[in-house]
Amino acid sequence: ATAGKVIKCKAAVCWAPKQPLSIEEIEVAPPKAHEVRIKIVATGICRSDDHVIEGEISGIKYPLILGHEAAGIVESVGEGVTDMKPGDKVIPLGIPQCGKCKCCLNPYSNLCYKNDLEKYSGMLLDNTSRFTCKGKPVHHFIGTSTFSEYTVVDDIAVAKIHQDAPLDKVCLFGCSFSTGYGSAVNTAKVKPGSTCAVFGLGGVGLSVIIGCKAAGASRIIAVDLNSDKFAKAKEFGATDFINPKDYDRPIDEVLTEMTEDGVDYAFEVIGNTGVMTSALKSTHFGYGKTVIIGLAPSTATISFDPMLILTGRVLTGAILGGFKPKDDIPKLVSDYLNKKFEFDGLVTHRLPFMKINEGFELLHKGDSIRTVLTV
Ligand code: COD
Ligand code: ZN
Ligand code: ZN
Repeated sequence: ATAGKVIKCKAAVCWAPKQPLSIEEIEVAPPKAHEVRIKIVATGICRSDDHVIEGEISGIKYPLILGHEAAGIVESVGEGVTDMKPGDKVIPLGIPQCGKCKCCLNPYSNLCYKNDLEKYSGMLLDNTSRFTCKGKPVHHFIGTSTFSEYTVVDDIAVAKIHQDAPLDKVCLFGCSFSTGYGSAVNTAKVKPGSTCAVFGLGGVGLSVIIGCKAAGASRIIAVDLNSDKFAKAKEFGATDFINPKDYDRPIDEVLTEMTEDGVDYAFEVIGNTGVMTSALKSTHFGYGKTVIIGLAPSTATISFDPMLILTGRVLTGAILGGFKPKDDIPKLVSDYLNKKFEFDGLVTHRLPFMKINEGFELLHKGDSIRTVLTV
């Protein structure tokens, strides 16, 4: 009944930096060719959304509708959309997969050229927006904009998932869970019996631990300055716990000693360049692999003795855990439905969508791992 028509609904609009989001009535235009209009069912709150609210991302255009970690149901599709129909369950993708660019064609990359992560055009691929509020156009955010009852996305930026998927859980596959889990299973390719160190035990770090465990790691060393984080880390499979505050020497020395010459895999899940170097040093000199997941401040640089990698260490990074989103997120949903891993404990808070600003307060206070809003 709504197909082809403008939908009026509620959305959390970010009018300008450094102010709470504002729940407004907006108009959502119908999807154009190769676009999909989605009724959002559940959406998580991520630190990257908060960075935009705080005005920390240069190039972002306001007003915009944030949100990029969600699941929903297709309401209608534009001309030429063949792989989805109304009623299908879907996850919007902050990184699209066009299937045609150099990255999409390369088996080792997932960073499709059509992404809007650095340019922040705030538009869909045809360079226009589907949102208006009070007569003004409102920007999209990385092609997802899930802090809305309805959104429109490009068809290369949405994955159709299994009809049995619980949307209030798999919404985390849009960002945090996939980022952490994939960094372990795809980027590091953790081997059974190996030793892993995970620096930073937020929602993403805990997801790394889930990935290490699923891949069969026998020892998972959890590192955090906040010892309160260790209980959850243990729940997800960590076997050893280190608080750098308890030691008066560099943490890489402690790890190297604990593991007889270093860990097989280290993950930096904080965004601190000092920790990135410690992670690298804590890996085995001949074959250790370090994965950087945390986003460091834009002016930060790392320097280290090149001998560290000359001897065989590998340093790499990943966005969205290296998953080719349109192909791999549906498989991840199926793996979850087949009980290959568990991640329920990541969601510490659930709120109705209208209480979205309370969700951001929980994030600021450090009280939540993940807050999921039910739309
Ligand atoms: N040593 C040890 N632990 C530390 C240190 C330190 N020096 N500093 C902070 N910590 C701990 C904190 O106590 C906290 O427990 C943890 O590190 C960080 O947790 P959160 O809750 O702040 O972080 P997450 O898990 O929600 O997210 C972490 C990221 C680093 C992944 C995230 O902030 C980020 O940088 N994202 C951008 C990268 C990305 O790919 N994002 C996906 C698209 S949005
Ligand atoms: Zn995110
Ligand atoms: Zn592409």
